[in-house]
Amino acid sequence: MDRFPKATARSAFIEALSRDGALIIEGMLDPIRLEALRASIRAEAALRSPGPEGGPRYWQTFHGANTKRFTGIGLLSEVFFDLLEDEVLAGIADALLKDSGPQYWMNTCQAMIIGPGEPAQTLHRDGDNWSSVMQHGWPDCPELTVSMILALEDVDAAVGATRVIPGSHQWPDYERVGQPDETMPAELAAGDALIYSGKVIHGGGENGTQDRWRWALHLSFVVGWLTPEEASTQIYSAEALQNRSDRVKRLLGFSAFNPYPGRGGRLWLKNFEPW
Ligand SMILES: O=C(O)CCC(=O)C(=O)O
Repeated sequence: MDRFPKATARSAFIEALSRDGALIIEGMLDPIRLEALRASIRAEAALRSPGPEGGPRYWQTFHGANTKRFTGIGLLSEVFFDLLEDEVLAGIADALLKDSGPQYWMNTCQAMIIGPGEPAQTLHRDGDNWSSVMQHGWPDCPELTVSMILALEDVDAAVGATRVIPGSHQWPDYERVGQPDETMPAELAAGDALIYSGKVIHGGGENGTQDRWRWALHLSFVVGWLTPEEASTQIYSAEALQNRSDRVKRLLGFSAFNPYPGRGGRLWLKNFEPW
């Protein structure tokens, strides 16, 4: 997995993502925004208990019994909106998701704070949310989703850095799930980000420490014709977003989706009209 400063040309990011399925951008978020975001996430995390509230055992394990997760980050921090507008991230999402038309949603933005003693997460592909689509034509199917893990504090392998299998986005056999010894940790300094294709196998790492938490934020995008993970329109209101940019409104579901203008097919309409 290559590492790049944020000022790198977009073509180098896309080349690395095509080759490895993942890359690291150093200095993704500047120190002032990082500090503000971290403070908001810390304050919210202090109110939260680890682990999902009930539900099937699989999800308890997948989300982590000693991991704190929460969404609605835009209710907590203005930096959320800065990330949605970030030109480097937008450039990568535009390039990866363009095969599916000019528009896409935010998939989810969630704090992923892995607690001491948490075992490694099940290895998976983020595109597995829509596996029936991804399997079709695998591995040459269109990219459905692209994700970022942003380090809010330094993240090393001991505290649960994301484990990635570079190249697994092109494995010919979709059923090959990958093994822990094929992974490598995406170690990040605070403010760095791991960017990865929805086709690449990865998972949260084991937090083998006694007393350190892994402070990270996940932000991902998904093509506009699939259902996102986070129900943004149930979290944000049209009133609260009225002064935001068209991009932010579209990402959060406050706009219709027109995959191929002029060729028919419109989604997310109000009374048969776009909005
Ligand atoms: O926590 C991480 O590093 C990765 C988490 C993840 O991939 C997920 O929950 O889908």
